[in-house]
Amino acid sequence: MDELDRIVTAALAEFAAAADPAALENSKAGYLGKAGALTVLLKSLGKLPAADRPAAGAAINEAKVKLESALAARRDALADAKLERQLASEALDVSLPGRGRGIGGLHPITQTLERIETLFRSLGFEVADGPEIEDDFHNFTALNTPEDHPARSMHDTFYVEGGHVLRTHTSPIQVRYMETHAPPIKIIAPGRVYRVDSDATHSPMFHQVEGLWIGEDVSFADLKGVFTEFLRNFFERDDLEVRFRPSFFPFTEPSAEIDMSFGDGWLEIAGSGQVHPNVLKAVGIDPEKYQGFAFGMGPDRLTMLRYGVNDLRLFYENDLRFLRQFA
Ligand code: 2NL
Repeated sequence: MDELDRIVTAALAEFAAAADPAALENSKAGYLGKAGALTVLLKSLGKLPAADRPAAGAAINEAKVKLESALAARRDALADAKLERQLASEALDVSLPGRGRGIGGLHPITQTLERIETLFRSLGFEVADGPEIEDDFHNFTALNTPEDHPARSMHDTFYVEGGHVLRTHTSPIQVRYMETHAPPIKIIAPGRVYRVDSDATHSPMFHQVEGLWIGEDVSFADLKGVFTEFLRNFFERDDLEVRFRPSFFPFTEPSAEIDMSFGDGWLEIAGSGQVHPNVLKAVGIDPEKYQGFAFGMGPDRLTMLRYGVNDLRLFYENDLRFLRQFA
């Protein structure tokens, strides 16, 4: 049966060489199909002498089984290869880092406020808070500010519905705190404040930090000590000089401007004084028993000084080219 061996060898070689399922099925037809080489051979059995037929038939069937199993193996191999290619081309690299959204940064004025809060906390002050829309009593009257004071004019103060105002300073935070807490009181009051004013050095919304220390014997000497300590820490300058210059505020008596040394001269940095007895009376604190100091300063200006910024409006334009420098 040389013929059978040749057919098997050729079939096995063709199956192995088939590059895809269609080529494989074509090759199969050439050997095992209706007119396939092996089928033709099987049909020609009748021409053999009867004695040779059983052996020849058995050999052909054996060859058929062999080819069918080779065919099945090649089908599996082609299917596996196709799956491998698909897995490789559709693979997701789950180890790729994500895109991230950036962590952002704190606004320079927020950084200053946090710095001020940390420094005053280290001196034993609590940080108090309150509403930005205030009533006339907490913003003006309780602070010994007369009905005809210019600060109350429509030119200086934003009035909203119902006779309310946008707070013009953070003093009302302290008024509310004194109404609800008994001395000793030792707080700072940071926050946004609003005034009708807008140019290179004034924004209609800006920030203030006020401070208040009320006790039985809190004196002007304590004010000098606390504020000098604060400024030297804030500007990180042990040799910084502080000067108190007589001034006037309706809510303090005596009152003083606080200046700090800056180059060859002085820079006005805060207002201050001993809390006026009328303010203590307005919140139900006995001015015969308690006294203390208050001060107010502008963190926006402190931020300009610390970083050398020359236009206040830069802080409120939200230009990322400016803000990123502080991130
Ligand atoms: C300034 C002046 C000042 C106060 C604020 C104050 C608050 C209460 C009672 C008394 Cl509740 N005084 N605050 C006192 C003196 C000055 O601020 O030039 N700020 C930028």
